[in-house]
Amino acid sequence: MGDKKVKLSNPHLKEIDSDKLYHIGFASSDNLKEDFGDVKFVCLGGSSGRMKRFSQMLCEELKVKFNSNISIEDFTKSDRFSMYKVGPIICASHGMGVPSASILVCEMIKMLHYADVTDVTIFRVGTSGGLGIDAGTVVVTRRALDHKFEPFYEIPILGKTQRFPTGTDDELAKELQDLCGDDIPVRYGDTMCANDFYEAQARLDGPFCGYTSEEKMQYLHDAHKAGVLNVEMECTGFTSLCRRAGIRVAIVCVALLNRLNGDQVSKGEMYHVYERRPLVLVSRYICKKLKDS
Ligand code: R2B
Ligand code: URA
Repeated sequence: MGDKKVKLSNPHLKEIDSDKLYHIGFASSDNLKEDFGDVKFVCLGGSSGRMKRFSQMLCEELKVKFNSNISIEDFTKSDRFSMYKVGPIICASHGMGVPSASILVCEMIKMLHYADVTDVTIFRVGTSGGLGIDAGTVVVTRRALDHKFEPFYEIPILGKTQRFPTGTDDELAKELQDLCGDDIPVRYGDTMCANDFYEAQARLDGPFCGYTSEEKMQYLHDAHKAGVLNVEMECTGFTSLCRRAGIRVAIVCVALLNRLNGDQVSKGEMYHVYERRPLVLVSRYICKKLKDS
C-alpha cells in the first residue's frame, strides 16, 4: 500500500474554520481521523436499503473470512443519505441521478480528505438497463459516456458549460472481472449516463413522449454501436469527481432488463438475485485485497 491522499483543489476552503458537510452531517472539526482514518473502500449505491444490506453482507463475510468480531457502525445523520461503516469499508446511499449522487460524492471526498485517508477505492454498485445483454449481466464500466456517447461530465459553472473527463481504473476493472467466476455473468464496456429515467433513456412508457418507437430503437442501436452496454443515471458525475480527487473508481451495475426488448422494469422474483450481484462481486474484491494486505 502507498500513501495516496484524497486531493481537494479549492483555495477557499482554507478560509473556513470548520467546514460543514451539511448533507452527511459531519464537520471538518469533528474527530474524522478517529472515525474514518482507516477507510480503504467506499461503496456507494442508490438505495439506502441496499447499502444497509451490503454492510450486513460485508460484516458477515469479514467475520467468517477473518475470524474477527467486527460490527456495523451506523453513521447515518439524516434521511438524505444513509452511511454505515464495517471496519475499513464505508457503505452509503447516494439517491438517484447525478445531482443527488454528486452531493454525496463531493461531501464524501471532503470527509475522506479531512480524515487523512490514503489509498482509497470507490465503487458505485447499482442497477441499470442493458443494451443487447441479458438481464442479470453485470457490467463493469470501461468508459462513462454522456447522452452524445462522449466520455465527459458537462456542468454549467458560472453560466458556462464546463467539461470534465470521466473514466475508470483499467486495472481495477480487470481485477473485478477476474473475480466473477461462473456465477456472475459479466461484461466490460461503456455505460451511458442519462439525466432521467424516461425520455432521456428513450423509453416509450413515460408520461410524455414525442418520438416514435423507430426513433427510440435507432438511438439505442446507435448507443450500442458506440460501445454502450448499459444505461444508468450517475456514472459520469461520479467518475469525474473521483478522478478530480485522484481516487481509484469502478462502476459495477447489473442490467435489470435488455432495453432492446422493452422498457418496463419489474420487481419480479429475479430482481433481488440480480441486485445482489454487484454487491457479491465488490465484496469478493474487498475480501481479496484485505487478505493480500
Ligand atoms: C439506476 O437505477 C436508478 C433508476 O431506477 C438510478 O439511480 C440508476 O442509475
Ligand atoms: N436504472 C436505470 O437508470 N435504467 C434502467 O433501465 C434500469 C435501472
